[in-house]
Amino acid sequence: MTMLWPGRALMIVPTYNERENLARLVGRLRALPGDIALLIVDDASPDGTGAIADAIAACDPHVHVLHRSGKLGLGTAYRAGFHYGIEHGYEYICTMDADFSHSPESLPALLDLAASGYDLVIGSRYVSGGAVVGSPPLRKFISYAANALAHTLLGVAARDCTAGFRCYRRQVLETIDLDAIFSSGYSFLIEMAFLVERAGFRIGEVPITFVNRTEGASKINKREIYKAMYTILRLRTRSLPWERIMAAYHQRSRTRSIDQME
Ligand SMILES: Nc1nc2c(ncn2[C@@H]2O[C@H](COP(=O)(O)OP(=O)(O)OP(=O)(O)O)[C@@H](O)[C@H]2O)c(=O)[nH]1
Ligand SMILES: [Mg+2]
Repeated sequence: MTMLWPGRALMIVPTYNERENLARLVGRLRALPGDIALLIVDDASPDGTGAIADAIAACDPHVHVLHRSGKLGLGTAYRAGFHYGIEHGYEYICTMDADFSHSPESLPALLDLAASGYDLVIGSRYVSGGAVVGSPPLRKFISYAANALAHTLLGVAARDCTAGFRCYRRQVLETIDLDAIFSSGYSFLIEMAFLVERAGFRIGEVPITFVNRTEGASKINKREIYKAMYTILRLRTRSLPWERIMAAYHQRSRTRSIDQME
């Protein structure tokens, strides 16, 4: 396998109760070419995932762990990881789930596409060659509906904007105001895709086969689904025509008062 990406890569793995998956996942990620470093962001998992992460990190200097005080949400876990990646000088800052829904062996393809000139690369279920295996029909529908709403209401072009398997170039994360993102949970993914596209960055998608988790429990619940709908509406409202008219009006009155001063 040829490794195309120059520069250092960090994979952020948010965990909440992933004790059955974490050690195997880290093993497969660390076996990849290119010495990809890992940051596990654990939210005081009651099942002891944090202690497992510490034990792995004690034996491997390329595995790091961020412990947070409690379940603070997937979005804020990503954000904490992004800040870490920027501070530590990583060029490629990636994210994936800990439950093997995202195959570690697909990561080099994401990094290669990022290195070829894409600012954000998404491991996508919904481009040609992508697939979903083992998800119940309701989960498939929710994912499909969230994407459809993001496409129609927000104009997001990425086919799979709810996917958590991603590779960001550091410049993207330095440009976007991460602390202004209001989603704390799963809808963070939609908000990031929206902001990345709106900032004019180039998004690429690599087809992946998403496999439903076989170990551990899902953390998605009805509340996260309502929050995702709210996120889409809130992002939509931000760019409603009347807001653009108000912004233009304020711009004009500012220009007028500068004219009067001259
Ligand atoms: N640190 C942290 N990680 C979280 C939190 N919520 C979820 N995660 C992790 O985020 C990843 C995605 O969560 P999942 O429960 O697998 O969600 P999902 O993949 O959309 O849902 P399933 O298909 O049912 O597995 C997993 O690695 C979780 O352990 C959280 O509040 N904090
Ligand atoms: Mg999952």
